[in-house]
Amino acid sequence: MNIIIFGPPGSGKGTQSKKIADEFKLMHISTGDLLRDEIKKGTEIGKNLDSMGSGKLVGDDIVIDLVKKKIEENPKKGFIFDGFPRTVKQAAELSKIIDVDKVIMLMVNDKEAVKRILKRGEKSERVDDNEKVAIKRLQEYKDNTQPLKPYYSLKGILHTIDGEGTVDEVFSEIKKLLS
Ligand code: B4P
Repeated sequence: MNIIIFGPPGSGKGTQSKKIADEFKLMHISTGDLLRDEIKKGTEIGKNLDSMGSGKLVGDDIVIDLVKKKIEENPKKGFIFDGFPRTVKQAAELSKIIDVDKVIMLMVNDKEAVKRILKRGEKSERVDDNEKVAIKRLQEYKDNTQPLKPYYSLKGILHTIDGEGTVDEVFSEIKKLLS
């Protein structure tokens, strides 16, 4: 089984993906984590990821290459893709290498999304967890990622989940959908 989860920043994608991976024995691929890892290791890719700190999306080709590599390293696995694809181009590339069974769109309103990001920002070391960058990330989501809604809806695999409940409430809805 291959699942995609997308939604605005702060919608709980990372939080729910970890639970989905555990419950359904899927491999969790978070492009946010992959990119932060490149920065931490100081790789050639990582040295060119300054745009992340300003809330902009990273270039499609970089992200697609990282995901392809992960899939190739784990050919027999089912995957939960967390925060990937984030553009229609990424979605089209993914469709060439893997069949996606279900796409979950997590819905939260802007106010709640920013509130959650600022709360995490009190403790995390993420340079993008502040109000100015959170607003930019939300705009990037609206401009580049929301078009995935009609893209996957036309394929008949889009499922919308309300992300505004507690972590357990949201997961319970996801479990019903995937079981
Ligand atoms: P991500 O790492 O994906 O960051 P995110 O959108 O904020 O999601 P995250 O998973 O971290 O947060 P979550 O909503 O779970 O991306 C970071 C950056 O990387 C992007 O801005 C972009 O620059 C780049 N990038 C990543 N993928 C890319 C791609 N495919 N193409 C181009 N660029 C890409 O949770 C947020 C907070 O809410 C947490 O603190 C959590 O504890 C809390 N929370 C979760 N569920 C909750 C609930 N139900 N109630 C209350 N709080 C909750």
